[in-house]
Amino acid sequence: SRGRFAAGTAAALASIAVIKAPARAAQFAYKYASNVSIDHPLNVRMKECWTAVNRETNGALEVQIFPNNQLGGDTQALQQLRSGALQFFTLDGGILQSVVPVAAIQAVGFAFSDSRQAFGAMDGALGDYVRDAIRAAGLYVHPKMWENGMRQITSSSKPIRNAADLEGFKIRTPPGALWVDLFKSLGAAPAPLNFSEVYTALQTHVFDGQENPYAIIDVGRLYEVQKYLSVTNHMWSAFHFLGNADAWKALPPNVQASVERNVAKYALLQRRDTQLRNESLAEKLVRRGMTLNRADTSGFRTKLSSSGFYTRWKATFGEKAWSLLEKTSGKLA
Ligand code: X2X
Repeated sequence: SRGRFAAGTAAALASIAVIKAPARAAQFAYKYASNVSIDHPLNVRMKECWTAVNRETNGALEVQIFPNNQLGGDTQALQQLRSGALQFFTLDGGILQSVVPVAAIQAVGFAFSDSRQAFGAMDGALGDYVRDAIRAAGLYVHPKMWENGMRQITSSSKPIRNAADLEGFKIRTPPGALWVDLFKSLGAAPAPLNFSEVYTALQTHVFDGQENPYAIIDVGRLYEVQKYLSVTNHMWSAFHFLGNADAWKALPPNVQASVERNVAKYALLQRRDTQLRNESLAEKLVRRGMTLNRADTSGFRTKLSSSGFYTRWKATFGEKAWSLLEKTSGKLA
């Protein structure tokens, strides 16, 4: 099956991605995991980042990259990060929600109209608030998030032109309560699933559709199993750079400083790479056979309001976090 092929390819690519051991044995041999394939800008830049850290620290820290959910789906990898079996991990705030509830605030529907606006909030006071909660939950978090992008809906059965087309639509969401609630509020039939299982689930028609930024539709080859690409920009998505707190504390100050400096540097490069891809990929996906339409999302917003989506999540996240969000988004609830 294709799933098996993908896993084999990922394993082969990952062994190429292993950073060459320096002459001196590394003092710290850590693992970094992500849910995207090695050719996504997240891993391309992460590889450069760890190479730079290794060089700067004279080989003291060597980080092996595990792309494509090689160590398990996001839910499992988060478990491994918390237990210390995994040292570094990038994870969407909407999935981190199971451990840090307020982390899903980045994913509120139609709060951000583009990535620039979203990063303005998450590099600033809203992000600081979320990162305090992540630290309080016992994890290391870097101040700079890594880009995923504005999310669009794909489907094998029909284009999504407006809110009515979502009625009863079987859609996969990432494993996060806000995601599921958002699509329930829109009248769809959502179910959560780790990204590692999405291709096969779409291929076997367990779901009619899913939603992701262009770059993920591309590197995940979702165009092979999805016909329609409906531009909705319904939500923004980005990854926190997380670490196991004990593994982080074990690193000497000069190594920590090198990680912090390089993660900041390469996160900014990765944002630019990913944004360029997201801006230019629509045409390529159409050439690959997808049919593109721009959805009328005015009805989406009306439904989210009338179903109580915004008031529910305001109550969950709290007044303080919500007011920080609304400073950027304008009044939502
Ligand atoms: O699981 C997804 O759809 C992905 C890759 O976009 C996230 O990490 C949220």
